[in-house]
Amino acid sequence: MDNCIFCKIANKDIPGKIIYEDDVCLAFLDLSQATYGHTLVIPKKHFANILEADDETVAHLFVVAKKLSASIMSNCHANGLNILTNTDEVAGQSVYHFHIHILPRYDKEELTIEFTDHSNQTNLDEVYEKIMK
Ligand code: DGP
Repeated sequence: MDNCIFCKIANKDIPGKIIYEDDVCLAFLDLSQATYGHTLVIPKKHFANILEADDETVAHLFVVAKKLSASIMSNCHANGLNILTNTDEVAGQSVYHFHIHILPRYDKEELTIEFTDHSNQTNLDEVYEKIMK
């Protein structure tokens, strides 16, 4: 897609530190290393986000992300990792080409992905009814 920075990386129109590539996807280092070894896995075909992508592509990308995570963790001597995909602005998405973040983790303080405890404040029955309807 024109004007998509990740399409340009996929098409080799602009450089990226590509660490893996196959027919469907590629993985490259995030320009802004939120943690050491921060990597993005993207489909070569343009989809705005995970919900727009077809199931086969999503499945393939997550399998690749899993394999790369193991080698990144081992080679970078990470203690853990986060794998996530942001969908839409409210969730922090800034590039509207589906991508999976691999974030190797070294200590708890370097990055905040916080789940605040609301266990006494949310009516689970109501949430359940809404999701299941
Ligand atoms: P998100 O906020 O989830 O949409 O993540 C987008 C990521 O893409 C963000 O961590 C920075 C990274 N990024 C943006 N532009 C470029 C670029 O031109 N090259 C590389 N390698 N990464 C980029």
